[in-house]
Amino acid sequence: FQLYERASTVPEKSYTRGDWQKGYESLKQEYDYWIDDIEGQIPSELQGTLFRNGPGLLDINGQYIHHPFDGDGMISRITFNNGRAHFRNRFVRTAAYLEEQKAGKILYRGVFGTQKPGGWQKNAFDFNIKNIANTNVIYWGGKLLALWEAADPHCLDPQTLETLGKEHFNGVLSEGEAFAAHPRLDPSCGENDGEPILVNFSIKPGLSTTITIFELDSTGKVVRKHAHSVPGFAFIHDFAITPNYCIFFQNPVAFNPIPFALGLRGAGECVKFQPNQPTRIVVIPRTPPTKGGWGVQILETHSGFVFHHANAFEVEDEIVIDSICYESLPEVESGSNFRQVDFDALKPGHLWRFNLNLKDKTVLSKSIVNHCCEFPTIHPNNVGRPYRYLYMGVAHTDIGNAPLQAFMKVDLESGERQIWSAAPRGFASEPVFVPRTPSKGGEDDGWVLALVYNSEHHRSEVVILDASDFTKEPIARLHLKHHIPYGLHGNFTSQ
Ligand code: 3ON
Ligand code: FE
Repeated sequence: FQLYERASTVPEKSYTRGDWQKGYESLKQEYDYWIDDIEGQIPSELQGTLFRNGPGLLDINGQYIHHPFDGDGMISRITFNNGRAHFRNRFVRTAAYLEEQKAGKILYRGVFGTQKPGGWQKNAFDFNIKNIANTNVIYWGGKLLALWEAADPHCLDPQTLETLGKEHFNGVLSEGEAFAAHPRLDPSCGENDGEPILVNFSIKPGLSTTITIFELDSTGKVVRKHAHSVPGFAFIHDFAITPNYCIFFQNPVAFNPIPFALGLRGAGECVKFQPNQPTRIVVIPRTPPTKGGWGVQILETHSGFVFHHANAFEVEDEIVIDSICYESLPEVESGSNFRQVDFDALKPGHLWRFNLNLKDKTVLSKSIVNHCCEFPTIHPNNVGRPYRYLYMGVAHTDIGNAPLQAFMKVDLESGERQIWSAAPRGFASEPVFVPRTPSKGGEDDGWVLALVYNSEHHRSEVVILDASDFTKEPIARLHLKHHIPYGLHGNFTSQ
């Protein structure tokens, strides 16, 4: 059982690896309290609930998991009510979570390299991967859904966060069938009288890959579902939508299942980046065409790896899409410990804009933000539409790769950037934009909410930034009684 490193003092760095590492300690306790340690003031117009998901356990009873993406999903719920805020967290009671907690040891392999103890002999030919429900959480159609892209969603009670069971949308999904962790909310769907629609997908990889698209109306009913096959293996984590299209980046990767089958590596560690092959961009119409085939288009651009897209929109014959691109998919060494990661040895993600010309099938790409970044987010009304402002987690400085410690607001029209940083002891996460209601009009009229891990006190805080001005100090900082391990995604609901 390894101890955390002492914080080393490298003067030119905005963080120490020792501080960063502590944010990956498990949070075992489940809390339920009104937040009373507050700097500043919670705006009284901020009403609703922020749900967050992410790995809550980085060990099972002292046995380390191999990678944070293998950690059991834990939901945090911060409810804002008349200037006060309430916190609650609960683990998703997946079948595997309950079994492992009861047994007090790792019983399942994880996609990112967690193995059952006992070496490869104990793991070989075990294809039974646990559904850890750890990637996203969204309230839609009266249901709170915890999502993990390789299997079915879990449905939770939005008040108590109690796990109610797996969600199959009235039989639309079958047991174990995937439903991705990156739904997009179309604020106004033409096919459904301008009503909001949730669009999501699933990936079934193989020698060719099946991409299935789901559209759910605001009652949670699946109103459209269609599947398409594209050539080659694909690892697709996120997508983007416009009023007429779904856009997927099929980054150049190959899958060699043998080390996984032999119990040597997790399935996700068998995905190998192919630097000399292009990225394929798959454009699928959202509604069936009146005649002929579906008209799925595949365009090509340079090699790279994209986890997350910021947004996409249509302009005449073009689709514009903004995405966070890496030069390659970092490979997790099977013997390595993610806590010892050398940030400087990895390439940062940068924000790029791609112009897809659907007429002549060409792609133009240009770099927009050359600053290590992740987790882009925008005003919900602009999803799929032209937009001006983007918010994301960034490193403290614009040089090289480093943990996220700050938040950036980008004005895509003027090119202006504003940063609020929690460095040197604070570490950032995915920001969420919450519009002010009623709105005074501007696209940036609202707040950006995010969890920040404060390594000085080993506690996390909810930071409320004024979205119209990141150069100001936060409007409020809500200090929690404990830390929350670095998470993945979440959503705000005003309901
Ligand atoms: O592609 C195949 C199909 C598939 C669905 C093979 C496969 C085994 C790789 C697979 C499974 C994929 C899974 C389970 C992916 C899960 C991803 C996950 C839990 C998180 C991804 C997070 C991405 C990013 C960019 C996180 C960044 C985090 C930070 C900057 C640090 O806070
Ligand atoms: Fe994601």
